[in-house]
Amino acid sequence: MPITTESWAEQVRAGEVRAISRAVTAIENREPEGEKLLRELFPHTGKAYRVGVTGAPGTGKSTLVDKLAAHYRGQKKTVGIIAVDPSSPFTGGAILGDRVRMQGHATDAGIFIRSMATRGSLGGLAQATSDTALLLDAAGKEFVLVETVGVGQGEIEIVRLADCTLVVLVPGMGDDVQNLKAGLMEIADIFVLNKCDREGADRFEEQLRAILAIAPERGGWHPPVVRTIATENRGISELAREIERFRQHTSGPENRRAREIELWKQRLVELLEQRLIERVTRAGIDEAALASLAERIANRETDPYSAVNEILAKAGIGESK
Ligand SMILES: Nc1nc2c(ncn2[C@@H]2O[C@H](COP(=O)(O)OP(=O)(O)O)[C@@H](O)[C@H]2O)c(=O)[nH]1
Ligand SMILES: [Mg+2]
Repeated sequence: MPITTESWAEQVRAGEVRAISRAVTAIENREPEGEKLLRELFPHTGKAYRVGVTGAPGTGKSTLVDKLAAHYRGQKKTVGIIAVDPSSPFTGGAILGDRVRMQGHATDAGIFIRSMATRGSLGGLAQATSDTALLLDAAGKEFVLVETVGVGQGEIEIVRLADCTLVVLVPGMGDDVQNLKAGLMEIADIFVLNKCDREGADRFEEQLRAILAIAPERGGWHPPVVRTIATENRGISELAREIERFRQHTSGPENRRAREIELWKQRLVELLEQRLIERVTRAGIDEAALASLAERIANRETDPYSAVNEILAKAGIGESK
């Protein structure tokens, strides 16, 4: 028997794992029920602290997230984990590895873990991640940890939803600090120097600190560098302490509100784009129709501006000229 949105929302808020799992699936598949549920839940969100964890593949993000989650569970805090890996499908090796590693928590009801994979565009993934974070927030998770591979713009978008962003780096691998992606440097609230059991950690940290010393501070915050050995659970409480320090630093109502407004401004534009595309698609403008329009443009039979107006008019949106 299908349940009502209200009772589903109730179950999610009570933290019922199966209700939450079903909701994540609905969100991922963009089922209308998923959106209805989110509308019902939205008033109960805004309480979770979202920590984004990004960095190159293999830097130890999953291991760190695992240990950080265990640390929070040790303090009786509830935790939600979203592992985003655009490159791996659900059955991919990395995610499977994550699952196996995280099985230590499998019987703990205070933690909810979900891997997400792309079903289409990265933009869609960013949205599904953001919605899942909201869901876990409504489900009462005090911390929501979002792991993502920090390589492209899309992933950085995913991290932007976080209240605090950790950028994970490792010494060695020939990656000089100079070569770090500028984007990664800018989004870091905290740098995690993981695999400090490796050679070259001191030199790498020195270089990093030298660069950070001349980097402009943001809102009175200098991103600290925390050394960890995730596999040995070392540096994790220091990391949690720095996250808490950042949280205190940014907890002023004005600061938090400004971040929220900025986030929703972006999300609104994304939603708008998505809705527009949906309406256009529903009006029968599919891949083939677009292709034939593109061909006409390329042939100079029409121009792109008229073509767009034509599309909008067909979808009943634009003023038809
Ligand atoms: N030596 C060492 N290995 C680590 C450390 N942290 C993680 N690893 C290993 O690095 C590999 C990749 O870790 P994983 O957490 O999957 O990285 P991710 O791809 O960033 O999520 C695994 O084999 C981990 O056991 C560390 O601090 N030191
Ligand atoms: Mg991982």
